Amino acid sequence: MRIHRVNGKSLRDALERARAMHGENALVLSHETTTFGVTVAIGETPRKVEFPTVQADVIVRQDPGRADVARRLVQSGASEAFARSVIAELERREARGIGALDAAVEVLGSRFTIAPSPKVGRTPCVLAFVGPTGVGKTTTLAKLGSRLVRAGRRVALITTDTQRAGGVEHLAAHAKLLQSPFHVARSADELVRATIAANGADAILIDTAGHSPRDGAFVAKLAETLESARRRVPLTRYLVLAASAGRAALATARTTFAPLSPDALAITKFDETREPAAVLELAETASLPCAFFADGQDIARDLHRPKPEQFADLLLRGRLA
Ligand SMILES: Nc1nc2c(ncn2[C@@H]2O[C@H](COP(=O)(O)OP(=O)(O)OP(=O)(O)O)[C@@H](O)[C@H]2O)c(=O)[nH]1
Ligand SMILES: [Mg+2]
Repeated sequence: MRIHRVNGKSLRDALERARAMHGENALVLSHETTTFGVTVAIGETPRKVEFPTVQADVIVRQDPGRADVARRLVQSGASEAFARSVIAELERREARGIGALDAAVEVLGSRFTIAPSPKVGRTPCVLAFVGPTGVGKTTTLAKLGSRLVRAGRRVALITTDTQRAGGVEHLAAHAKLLQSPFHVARSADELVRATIAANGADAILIDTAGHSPRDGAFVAKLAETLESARRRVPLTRYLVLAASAGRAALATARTTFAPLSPDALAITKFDETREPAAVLELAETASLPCAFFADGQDIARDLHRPKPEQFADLLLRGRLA
């Protein structure tokens, strides 16, 4: 970080000059009053910050700690409104300087809801994974299945992904690796029959076909199938979203999959982005608890139950610790 000193008649004047000379992403490190006015020390950060007003506000409030939190949030892709609300909470708590980062960890950790663990072993524990194409539904299901099997649980897999070429084979391959029973369901009735057939399992995991936002009719049909099954067996629906998706795609996915009434989110591909804030903001605004985080393709390793401090890691460092 390069440090510059900028003089002004008043604090505001010095800050305005600093901003004009070193840009919006300059960080105010300190200020002092001299006989000639006010001198501010500015640290120039290498990365461009996208929300100048947040940074400018923070500069005006003269706290390098809060400015650092704002910069980190912005770098992880947070919206201006989100960053502002976190900074406002830091102000309410009078958190500043080196205390601001610690306070932000606490604020962010308490801001999101973690979904309860699936009640595996209480029969029937039936979990369905829905979401856009290619987000990692089948992989996440296989990761959960693998974790349960390693813990000595009996798992059965069901797929409703019958129309797409390779949909059945994909899950069948995972079922073979897990040495778990595998069923194919083409309708709500078949789904209920398959869950009854799999009744001895501690957990029944249901894979579904990916749908693009243009597939409104398919989503409506899937919603009907799952709802009809849910009336006969308790069913938890996880909406799977990729953290690497853009804000607009995530908002569309949320709207498209709303008819499926998801109970919680499984968020994948945290390893593919340094800007995971968009998907976490969606979790907050849609009041969807987070059930699983995934950060890689390794079936045996890359699935995690979220912890409060991981939300802070993601939003302040851009990645899981
Ligand atoms: N980097 C990374 N890749 C992942 C993650 N989860 C899944 N993938 C990869 O994403 C690709 C698609 O995964 P699938 O599980 O087939 O996705 P899907 O949602 O079932 O796809 P469709 O059934 O075609 O809609 C595969 O190459 C996975 O290995 C993750 O957390 N990180
Ligand atoms: Mg799939």
